[in-house]
Amino acid sequence: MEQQKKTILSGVQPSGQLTIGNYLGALRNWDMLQDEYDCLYCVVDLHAITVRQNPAELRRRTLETLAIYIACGLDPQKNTLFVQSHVPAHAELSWVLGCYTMFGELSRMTQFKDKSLKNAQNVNAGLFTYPVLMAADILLYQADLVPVGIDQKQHIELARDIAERFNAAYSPTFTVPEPYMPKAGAKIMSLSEPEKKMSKSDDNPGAAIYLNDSRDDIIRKFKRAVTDSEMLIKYDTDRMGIANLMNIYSCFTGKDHSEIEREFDGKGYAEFKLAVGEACADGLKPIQEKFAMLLENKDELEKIMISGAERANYLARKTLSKVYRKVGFYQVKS
Ligand code: AQP
Repeated sequence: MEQQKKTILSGVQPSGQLTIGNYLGALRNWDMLQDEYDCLYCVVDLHAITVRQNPAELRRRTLETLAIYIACGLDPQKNTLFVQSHVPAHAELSWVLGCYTMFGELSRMTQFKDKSLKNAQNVNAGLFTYPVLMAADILLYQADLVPVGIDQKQHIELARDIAERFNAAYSPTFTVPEPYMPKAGAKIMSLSEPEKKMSKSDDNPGAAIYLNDSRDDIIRKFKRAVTDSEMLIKYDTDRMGIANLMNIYSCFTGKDHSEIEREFDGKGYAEFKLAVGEACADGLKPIQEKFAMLLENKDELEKIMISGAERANYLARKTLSKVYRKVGFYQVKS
């Protein structure tokens, strides 16, 4: 009997232009998994409104994020690509799971603490319960693996705890998911403050390389990247500026840290930064070209969204009705 493929679920918020952090930490690895697994990737627009979004921009970015998924190599024939708000079961399961999640657990989430500081004027309940919605995203599809960057690891651990708690209270209902993190690129840091992660919503556009940045912008941003005064190209996590540039260079060239150290032995930061910029611009070029082509055919992108949501809705409904039955919601035949 043919063994059933394991399931993968992940997503990106359309909360800004995607960065090389999103690409190297998440998207690039999704592409490598599409043949071996049953993969579902959503554009998580419900998550994005935990921070105020301009409605027109959110709409545009939702479509663009889907196009970026495909431009980064995801084949819509092999992967289920959809928009989170097109599958109502995400919000429905999130409510149920919220009743199996403790206030103390959510209070310990570092992303909540970071984002509350960054958005002090809008510390809304959605920002606090964000990890519950993320658990619903994952558990609805009985995902075995969730490919993410390091910043999302704590949320996946919570999703596992929620799944185990629910399974223990009733009977096995949810697959307990595992995080899947890349060996290189799991945490790309800001170019201007290398102790902070690179984020698409950073107020300083010089801090991040966006997937659609021009070659000149990419090279200019790397040239200005904050490093140190040691003038030594050697991997050392106490010198995050240089370590981050080495990680980025390694991701785009496939060279490991010792090869990079040898390549730039005795050379200056200016030469190294230029090489990082060029490698990054070369790596992003085919993605940018494909992205521009895809956006010319909005109808085709919408068709992909519709058929993705159709399959996602079918799978999600199956889990949701199981959950409703187990918790004791009254069922009637329609
Ligand atoms: N700097 C990063 N390095 C490696 N991986 C990263 N990811 C995000 N930033 C980095 C990974 O990208 C995926 C999608 O992230 P998200 O959009 O769901 O939210 P996020 O983690 O909060 O990403 P951003 O870019 O920082 O968004 P904003 O600024 O809106 O909060 C995840 O797999 C994440 O790990």
